[in-house]
Amino acid sequence: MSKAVLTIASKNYGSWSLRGWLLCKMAKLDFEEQHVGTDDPSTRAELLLLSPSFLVPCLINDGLKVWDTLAIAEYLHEIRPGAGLLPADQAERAHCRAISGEMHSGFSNLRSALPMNLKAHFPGFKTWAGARADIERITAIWTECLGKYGGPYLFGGKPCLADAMYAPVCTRFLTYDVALDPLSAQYCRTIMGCRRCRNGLPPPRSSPTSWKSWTWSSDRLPWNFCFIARPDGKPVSTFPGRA
Ligand SMILES: N[C@@H](CCC(=O)N[C@@H](CS)C(=O)NCC(=O)O)C(=O)O
Repeated sequence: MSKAVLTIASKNYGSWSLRGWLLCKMAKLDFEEQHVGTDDPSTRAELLLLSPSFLVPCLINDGLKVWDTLAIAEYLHEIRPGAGLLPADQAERAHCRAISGEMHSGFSNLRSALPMNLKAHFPGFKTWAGARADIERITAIWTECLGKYGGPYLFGGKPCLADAMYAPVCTRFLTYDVALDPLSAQYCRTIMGCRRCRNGLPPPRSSPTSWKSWTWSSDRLPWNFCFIARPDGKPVSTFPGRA
């Protein structure tokens, strides 16, 4: 049986790519990443062969092609029911699907005003008023979940589909220096910070341009991930000053 392949685009800008990748990691799927640039016409033709929707992420596993992030999540949940992508309790599962669906189909003001850009940091960024309602709704969702299920993830002690769906929002809030209530800020730190950054003082911030390469890594269990690998190969948080 050949290894699963996840087709993704930019690791810096691709919020859907990040969600799909996190879901595969959470499901402990053994997969390879295939990277495509979605702007170039020749790679668009190639992408059409890989993903019927032209969009990424797209997962190929066991001869099956699945595209669209929520479809990938549901498929992974079916093949890895023990991975906990969805909560075990039916009411919690329904809640998880509802807020994941809300992210999937909504928050367009936030998406256009604050596009994901992991490498950037804009202290004091003025958030367009149109995006404020989205931010308020998202932090209300988080506050309800963290209060109801006890955190540190949205549905309790383990990350699930909902955390993958909102992870790129955490990166946006940090990139654009969005002021958050303490609970939401803590949730962003849980999602963004690697264990090393959270347990001690983060390494000093160096210029992002000095970072030659960057990666998504989930090898720091349980799931927290670092985005940046420095030239010396040691991962640090994208936002070390805030981790
Ligand atoms: N609803 C889709 C959205 C996927 C999406 O918009 N992906 C972006 C990149 S992260 C894309 O493939 N854009 C390609 C293009 O617009 O050509 C999903 O859930 O997967």
